[in-house]
Amino acid sequence: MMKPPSGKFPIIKICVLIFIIILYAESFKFLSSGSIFNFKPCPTNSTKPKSNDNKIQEVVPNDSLWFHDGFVYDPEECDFTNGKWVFNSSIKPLYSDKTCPYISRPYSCVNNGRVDSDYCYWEWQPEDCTLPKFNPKLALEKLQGKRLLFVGDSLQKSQWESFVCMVEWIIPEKQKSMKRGTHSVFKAKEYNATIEFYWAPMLVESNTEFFTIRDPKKQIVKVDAIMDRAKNWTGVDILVFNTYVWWMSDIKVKALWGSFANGEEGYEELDAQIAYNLGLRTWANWVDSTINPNKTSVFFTTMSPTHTRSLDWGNKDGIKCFNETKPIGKKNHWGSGSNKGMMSVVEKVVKKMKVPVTFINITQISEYRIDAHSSVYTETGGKLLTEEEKANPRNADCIHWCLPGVPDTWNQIFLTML
Ligand SMILES: *[C@@H]1O[C@H](CO)[C@@H](O)[C@H](O)[C@H]1NC(C)=O
Ligand SMILES: *[C@@H]1O[C@H](CO)[C@@H](O)[C@H](O)[C@H]1NC(C)=O
Ligand SMILES: *[C@@H]1O[C@H](CO)[C@@H](O)[C@H](O)[C@H]1NC(C)=O
Ligand SMILES: *[C@@H]1O[C@H](CO)[C@@H](O)[C@H](O)[C@H]1NC(C)=O
Ligand SMILES: *[C@@H]1O[C@H](CO)[C@@H](O)[C@H](O)[C@H]1NC(C)=O
Ligand SMILES: *[C@@H]1O[C@H](CO)[C@@H](O)[C@H](O)[C@H]1NC(C)=O
Ligand SMILES: *[C@@H]1O[C@H](CO)[C@@H](O)[C@H](O)[C@H]1NC(C)=O
Ligand SMILES: CC(=O)N[C@H]1CO[C@H](CO)[C@@H](O)[C@@H]1O
Repeated sequence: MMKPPSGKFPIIKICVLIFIIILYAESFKFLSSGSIFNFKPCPTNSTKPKSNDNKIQEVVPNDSLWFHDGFVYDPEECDFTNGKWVFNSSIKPLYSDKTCPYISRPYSCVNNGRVDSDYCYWEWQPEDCTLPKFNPKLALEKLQGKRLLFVGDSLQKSQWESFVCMVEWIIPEKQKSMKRGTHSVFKAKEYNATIEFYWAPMLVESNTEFFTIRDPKKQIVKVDAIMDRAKNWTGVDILVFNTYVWWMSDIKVKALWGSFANGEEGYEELDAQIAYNLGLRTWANWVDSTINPNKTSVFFTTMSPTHTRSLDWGNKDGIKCFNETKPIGKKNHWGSGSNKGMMSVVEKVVKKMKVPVTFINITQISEYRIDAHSSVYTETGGKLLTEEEKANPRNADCIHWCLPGVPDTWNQIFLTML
């Protein structure tokens, strides 16, 4: 049983544990979803979406109905982070991990055996306005002739997969393609649009990102190295970045900069916030020196909260997010898994940039959702957890989210900003 940390932020042990979970959850990222499994899909009342021309008219709701019911959301006017999750069993998720073939295993909760489904039926309602539903047709129209690229870690990857899954089912089979790798590309041919993901969990380079090194103590971050990979981020119309949880692998980050002539010698151990600041400034300099804001819009998804400490939400007998089935109801709940210091580092770096960067601020809305993590419905070392392993709360992944789920709401918000 994990003792509650005495300080403000989680103790090293928790951080190392998080890191190990990330490594496991990510090490088989090139494998596609669990089509080899035969479990029950996320129960929904909706007609099962089919990639079929005839069905499109039938299932895509009337745009004007979606967009003119009440006060339409305006990101400038409405603070969407101020609101609440409302349970609504009439919600029809746009996809399930059965119908969308692009969901990675650590997020395919239903395929992995999750039977409780309430987590699929919570809707985010801002207090002062109505957040429009995600309209797949509108999303593709906005992306017509454009490249949208998500760059970042596994949470960013789940946001990308969520986006792809929400739009792909209205595209006929022959009109779409998917290529997977470090740089994954989903193409919607008739729209001449791509929705892409580039794996760069710390944005800058590190020796752990391709899982050749699995010991968090050996992680070294090259805080000024971004140029090689960033070549692949040019010529894009919409860029969405994130990075957070990989910086929290330990209290101290081993940071290296310079020419690397001495291999991995000569690193300095820095506090997470200081190292994060260095890495983000490298990223900011690249954006400012390379991106033409008239051609490319730049977004940054804020940190996705981790829920590894059940005392944060007053569950004394709980272990991590295991067995949680309801969101936290307490307004403005903020747990120890979202580090405000790290948040303010991002804010300060972005404030000094020439190129405008728009935040997709998902932290507060996701903080409430202790019920929506992958938990024990995940894999370890490329294998699904056994029933015995699932019974052990300590195996719960309280970092990643089930799909469909919370990342769909991130994209619902993101779409209104496009
Ligand atoms: C959509 O709904 C609006 C308002 O209810 C209606 O005027 C319009 O004809 C509808 N459009 C279609 C294509 O059904
Ligand atoms: C499906 O719809 C029925 C009524 O139409 C409702 O009672 C039930 O709760 C719905 N189930 C889900 C999972 O939404
Ligand atoms: C529940 O969702 C349905 C379908 O989206 C919607 O028509 C209804 O207004 C929602 N109910 C509430 C209370 O928000
Ligand atoms: C497709 O989009 C790309 C940019 O992503 C653009 O360069 C190209 O001209 C477009 N092609 C067509 C046929 O519209
Ligand atoms: C962007 O457009 C504005 C107004 O059209 C122009 O003044 C500015 O020089 C452009 N910036 C770049 C980097 O091209
Ligand atoms: C988890 O929840 C299930 C179903 O509510 C219950 O049977 C089980 O005992 C719970 N496990 C623990 C360790 O609390
Ligand atoms: C995101 O929202 C939270 C509150 O919801 C706020 O504290 C934080 O400063 C915001 N972050 C950014 C980068 O705007
Ligand atoms: C993953 C990926 O696409 N990497 C490419 C990034 O750009 C460099 C140089 O343009 C290529 O050599 C890589 O293959």
